[in-house]
Amino acid sequence: MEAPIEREETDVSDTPGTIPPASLPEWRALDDHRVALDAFDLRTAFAEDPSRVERMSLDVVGLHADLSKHLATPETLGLLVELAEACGLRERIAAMFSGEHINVTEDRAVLHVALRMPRSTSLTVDGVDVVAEVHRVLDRMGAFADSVRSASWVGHTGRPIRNVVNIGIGGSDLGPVMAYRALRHVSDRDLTFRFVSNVDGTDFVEATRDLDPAETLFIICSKTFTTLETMTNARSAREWVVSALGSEDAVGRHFVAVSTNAAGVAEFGIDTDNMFGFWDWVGGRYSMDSAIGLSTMVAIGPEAFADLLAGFHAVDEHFRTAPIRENLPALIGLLAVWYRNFWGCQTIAVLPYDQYLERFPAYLQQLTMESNGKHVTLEGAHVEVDTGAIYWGEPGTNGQHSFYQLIHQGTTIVPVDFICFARTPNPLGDHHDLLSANVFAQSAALAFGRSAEEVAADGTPAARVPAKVMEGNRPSTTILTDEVSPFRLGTLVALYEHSVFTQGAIWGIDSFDQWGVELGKQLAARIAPQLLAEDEPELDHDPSTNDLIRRYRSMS
Ligand code: G6Q
Repeated sequence: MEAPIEREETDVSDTPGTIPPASLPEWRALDDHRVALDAFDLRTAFAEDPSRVERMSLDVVGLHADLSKHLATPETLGLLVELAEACGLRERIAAMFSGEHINVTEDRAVLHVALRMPRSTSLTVDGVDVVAEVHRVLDRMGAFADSVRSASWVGHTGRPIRNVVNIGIGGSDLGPVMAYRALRHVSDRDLTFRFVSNVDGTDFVEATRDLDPAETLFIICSKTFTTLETMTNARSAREWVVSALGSEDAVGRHFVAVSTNAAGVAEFGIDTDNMFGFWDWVGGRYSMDSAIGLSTMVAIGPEAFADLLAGFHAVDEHFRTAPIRENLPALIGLLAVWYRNFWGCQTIAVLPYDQYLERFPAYLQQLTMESNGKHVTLEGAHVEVDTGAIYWGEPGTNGQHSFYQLIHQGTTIVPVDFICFARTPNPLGDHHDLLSANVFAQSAALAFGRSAEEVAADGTPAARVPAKVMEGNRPSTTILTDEVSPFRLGTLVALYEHSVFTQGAIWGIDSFDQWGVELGKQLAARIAPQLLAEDEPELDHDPSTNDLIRRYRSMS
């Protein structure tokens, strides 16, 4: 049994994290160090330090991380750790885990880590044991998931549920769809899962065209239960069910909700007994392990969902307790800062070598870019340094035959995270070894390249040599681990969550708000009635927007 975690009160306003990072001596030391690495060469670095791999690798809860192919030395990591200490990373971690309102612009705690704390632990925030609340919801989700999986939950006409459609968007979609795709090998294959997010009617129509409404259950996922896309899709789903089954009563057997807004759920017509709640301290993009993961739990079952949570928790505990120099999420986050701020890199590619992780890069895009795409500090001042990089990627080996060219020979450095697995759930001839050979080959080719002499030695005519030279010194992390499983997926997501946290702590920004998405929503709410109006509406937007609206109306 794990003991309750001792949580110290930390006054965030007093932490060193509020000092602009570029004014810290530790930042300037990194500036100087970066200049000293101008002529850094990975071939030379490996030749000069036979222990480089050992000194720059970590093993954390089954994740082996090889950081040796970075444009960095053990000294770099030491300087980055000093920066993290100076920016108050340790204090920020303690503040998050103790439930302080570190999401300052929304005045909220940030406690997704509580979603995966074991039942035997407790965490009291504002007088409430949030771990007990989390497990109450998990138990209800488990009973519901079992009832669908065992066909004891039946539809309005008495037929068992065979199709589950998750309706949600952003954080209420990307986690569920990514997790379902990642874990479908351990899912109940008798059930069909679909995910509808876009307000484009095509998404709903294509997702449901071959489904029988009598056998279809909708999970409406929306923290606020007001999101335009989700509510529009939910209303269409309701019409689809009611018109096919001929009764409003069908809603009760074909709709459940995941939300923090009980009143909104009731108003929509879903019995709040069929609602699974969560809390304002769970951000949308940090919610796949809350009730937002209900579709995941129905797919893989409550026990496997508990394994997923255990994977998250194992990395949470590592992040919370390990010294920064041995702290994998912290080091990955610090390397992201290293490239963003000291090498001017604008993007990071995440390239998983496992087809099950096909949506993992898309999931990470939201996690990283919505969290750290910020231009003001916690105090509201304009940041003095660049913040969040653009994250992108595709599963290997597909990308090798398209965009890898730019990573190898383009004029910009793209740090890469390779994620690869020793085993596959689908052994098929020599497929897996060929897949793995490719990932190892890519990281080596990026790091060490191919010199003009090596190219010429192949007999390449002198005029053709430059085009074939690979400069090398293209940095990458390689994460090698066992196999895609619920536990492993939890560790990987938590790894990136805490890397994001680390970056935000260095930059002194709020990684947990998302005001940037609000303005577009407000404008769309103004424009929608103008597109729907019978009579020509008065338009008071900018000339370009007015013109587009008029043209659209005349064309549609
Ligand atoms: C995530 C964002 C955003 C949110 C969606 C859906 O961190 O806040 O992606 O998840 O806008 O919001 P609802 O769950 O409230 O519908």
